[in-house]
Amino acid sequence: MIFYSPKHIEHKPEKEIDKGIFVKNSDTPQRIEEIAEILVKNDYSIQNAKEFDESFLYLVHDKDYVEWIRKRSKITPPDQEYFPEVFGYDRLFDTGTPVTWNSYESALYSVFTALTAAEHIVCGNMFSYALCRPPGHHASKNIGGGYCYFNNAAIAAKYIQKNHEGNIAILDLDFHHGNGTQDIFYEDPSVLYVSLHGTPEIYFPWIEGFASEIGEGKGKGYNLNIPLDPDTGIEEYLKLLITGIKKINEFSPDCLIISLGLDIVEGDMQGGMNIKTEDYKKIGAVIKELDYPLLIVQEGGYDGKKNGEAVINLFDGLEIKRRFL
Ligand code: OKP
Ligand code: ZN
Repeated sequence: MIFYSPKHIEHKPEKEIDKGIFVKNSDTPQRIEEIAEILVKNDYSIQNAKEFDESFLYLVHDKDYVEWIRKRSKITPPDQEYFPEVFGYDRLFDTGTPVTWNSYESALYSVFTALTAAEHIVCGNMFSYALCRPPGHHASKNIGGGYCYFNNAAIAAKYIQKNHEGNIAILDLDFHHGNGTQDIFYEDPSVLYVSLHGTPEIYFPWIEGFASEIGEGKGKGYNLNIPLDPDTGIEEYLKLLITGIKKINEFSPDCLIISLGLDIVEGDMQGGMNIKTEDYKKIGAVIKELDYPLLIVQEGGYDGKKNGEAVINLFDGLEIKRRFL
C-alpha cells in the first residue's frame, strides 16, 4: 500500500542560503504532488496516513530537539522563514533548512506517513511506500539539516523493531549521504545501513559518507558507504548496487527499508548523475533480489515530473503490481 499526507503542502520554504546567497529552495510541495499524481494515473491507489502519538518522535529524537523545532515553528510568522544564527543553539546544521510556521506539523505528518507504512509491514504485509515530505535522512538525534527535521526512515525502523523484534537493513539510494541515519545507528548492530551517494569529497553533506566509516563499537561492520564519482552511469551504478545488495543478503534482515531519493537522475538541481528515469527499471529488477518485507520511504528528488517517472519505472522493475498489489 502507498501512504501519503496532504499536510506537507503547508510547509513551503521559499528560500535557502547557498554560499551566502539567497536562492530558491528546492524542497517544493510539487516534487511529491507529481509523484502522487502519476501513481494515481497508473492505477495505484493512495491511502491517507494515520495519526500517532507525538511521543513516537522520541524513538529517535531527543525531547529538547523536538521542542526546539516545535517552538521555532510556532513563533515564526507565516510570511517569514527562520535560518540558524548560532549553530548549536539553533538545531540545524546548514542554511538550506529554514524553519517555517508549519515545519513542525508537516515534519510530524511526514513521520506519521512513515509510521503508517511501517505499521502496514508490522501487520504482516510485504510492501508499503511512504510518500514522505519533508525528507528525513539528514536529521540526527538532536539536529536537523538538508531539508530534514525528523528522520522518517529511522523512526520507522525503531517502530518496527519495537513491535516485532528483528534486524533491519536500510538501503539509502538518495544522491546525498544520509548522515542522520548513519549517526543514529552507528553503534547498533541490529540495523545495517548501506548507502550509495555522490562522494562527500565533492557533495553535500561533506562531513560524512566516506567508505572508511564502517560503524563503531558493537555496530562495527554494520555501516557501508559506497561513494560515487560524479557522472556515474547506470552500468557502474548497478555494479556498486550489487555490492550493497550482497552485504544486505549476508545480514539477512527481517525487513528492508529503502530511503528512496530520486535525485541521482541526470539534471537534478541538487544532485544528478548519468542516470535516466528509464534506468530505474534496471535498478528495480536488481533490488527485487532482496526478498524481504519492503518499506520504501521517500527522501529527495527535486524534479517532480522525473520523480514520477522514476517511481513508476522502479515499481515496474520491482514488479510491485504483480507481486504485492
Ligand atoms: C537533501 B536530500 C549547498 C547546497 C546543498 C542541500 C541538499 C540537501 C539534499 N548549499 N544542498 O538528501 O535530497
Ligand atoms: Zn538528496
